[in-house]
Amino acid sequence: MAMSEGEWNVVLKAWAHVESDPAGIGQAVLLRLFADHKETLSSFPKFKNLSPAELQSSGDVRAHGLIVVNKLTEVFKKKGEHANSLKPLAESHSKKHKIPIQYFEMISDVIVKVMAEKIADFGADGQAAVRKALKVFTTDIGIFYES
Ligand code: CUP
Repeated sequence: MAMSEGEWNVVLKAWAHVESDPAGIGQAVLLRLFADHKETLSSFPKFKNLSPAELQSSGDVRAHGLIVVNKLTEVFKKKGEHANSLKPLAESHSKKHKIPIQYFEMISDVIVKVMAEKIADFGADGQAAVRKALKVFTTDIGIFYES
């Protein structure tokens, strides 16, 4: 299931649009995740008691959205050589934040959805490549979750 060089390049080309507004897209992704998968909110002590309107205007949501996008930018640029960046991420998300691995699958779906809405030329091949990259990434995080 490894990604080819060509697939990584398709991902990075689409991702360049995300990098042009990392906080805005990160915020949109988290808001969509919390709206479509309400159970994910309970993993975030800072956010779980906020109303939908408060979530929309929360600087903390925007700040975490930026962290998520920046992390993905860092990892995608490694084109698969990402094991060293994933270990601390997997450990903090499993042990400290107690985020179930299924939530990574949910956020991956949401990322593709939000990108499809925001990027004009994000066609089937772009979507498939980003979906695959996020799947590789989530699978590799899962390895550290189990160990
Ligand atoms: O960094 C961080 O913070 C992370 C990032 C990522 C994304 C996607 C995939 C992979 C990685 N995170 Cu945080 C994550 C998550 C969250 O926040 C929520 C939910 C789920 C996941």
